[in-house]
Amino acid sequence: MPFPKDFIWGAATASYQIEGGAWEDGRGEANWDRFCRTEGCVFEGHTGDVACDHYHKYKEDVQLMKELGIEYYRYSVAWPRIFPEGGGKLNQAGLDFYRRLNDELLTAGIKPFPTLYHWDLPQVLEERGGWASREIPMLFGEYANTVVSALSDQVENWFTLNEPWCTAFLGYNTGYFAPGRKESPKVIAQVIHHLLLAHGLGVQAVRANGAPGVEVGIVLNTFTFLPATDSPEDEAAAHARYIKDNGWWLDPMYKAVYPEGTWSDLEDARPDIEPGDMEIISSPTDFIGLNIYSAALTRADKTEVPNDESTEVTFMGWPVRPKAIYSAIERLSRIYSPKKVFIAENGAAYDDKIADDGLVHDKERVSFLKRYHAELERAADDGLPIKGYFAWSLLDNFEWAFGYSKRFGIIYTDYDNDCRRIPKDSYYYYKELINTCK
Ligand code: GCO
Repeated sequence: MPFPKDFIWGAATASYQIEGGAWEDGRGEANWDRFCRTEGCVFEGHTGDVACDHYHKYKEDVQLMKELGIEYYRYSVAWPRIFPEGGGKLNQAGLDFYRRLNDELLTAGIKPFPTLYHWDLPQVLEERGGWASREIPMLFGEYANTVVSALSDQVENWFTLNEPWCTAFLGYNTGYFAPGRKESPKVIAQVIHHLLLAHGLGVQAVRANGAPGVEVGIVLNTFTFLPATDSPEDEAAAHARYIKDNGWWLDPMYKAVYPEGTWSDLEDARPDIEPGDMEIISSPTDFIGLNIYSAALTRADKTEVPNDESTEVTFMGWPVRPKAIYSAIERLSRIYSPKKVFIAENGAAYDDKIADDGLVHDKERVSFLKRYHAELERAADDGLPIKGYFAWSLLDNFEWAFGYSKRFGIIYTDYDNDCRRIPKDSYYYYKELINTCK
């Protein structure tokens, strides 16, 4: 294994997807609580009320992580637990939950790597305009200051936002995700700008309130394009598509400008940008996290090759394309030269079942992971700045609009039996990989 000895192995989850305890200890309503209760929005009306019951089972989960051998755990902090009203009065009990979790992790020799925002916005803030309102990034900055300073003795690494593209487009354009709004291009452009501003304020909050040496970055779902053939024309088209689709997020952060043509993609709807915003957005980061699942095959004319029966897909219908992981790291590094890259999520959904022997033999997931890990290894071997990897996900969990119908875990969650955990074959495969690399 050519992975460097200090390569970080981890697993990832997100608050709304696993915690449950939705109405306990003063937690406020989240946008997703409301969305789940809106007719027709989430598969069979599933909610995050109980989820994996991690809020109560976190000690057991940390033991499973310890047994797995991960060194870092990526989770997210639920804003509505900390500020049930979005801002103003702090809910100490909410903060205490994350302190207890971090204590448990640190005792087990695992470092917490939290994300400040993985899509659960206090519902009161949605009612004040949500991400279309400039008040939200400002309140996010205050929330970030509070959380980072309260956990500064426990946390050395922070992610600001997770996949702001999903918030902007699935939340405010298609309406597939909370808050389910279908807005005009002008509003969507404003949402994008506010999310980027929140990221920048999050970076500043970490610098101002974290312990010396604390590090920070964002997590993006950069779109990955692979050339359909070996031809240089297909490769040039794939690279051009990468720049066009990802520059919206990456240029403001790395170059303090929106790329040419960004707003024309949104019918020339420019957001309102205040003086100083681009400086905030481009506050220097220490690393970037990429969530990689699949890729599109691109032809010279920049169109994508449609999937057919021969395309291997996961239970989400996403094509299995292991080269996505190498390509995502390579293109990003070539264009933006980040200091460090993490794969912040990678994994797959399959239709897992408990077998007669009581175990879960998820051989498709093991095969998926092996192939993606080979490409990760190739990236490390080629000297790309890849420093770590987080498996998505530690546990089967609430897969947003799909509810509990899609299982991404390396640990099975038996929802019918008090959310009992059953490590899958992929858990043991990953354990072995980590062990070999140490
Ligand atoms: C995302 C989120 C995760 C998802 C995972 C599988 O990438 O959409 O970060 O919360 O559950 O990616 O879809």
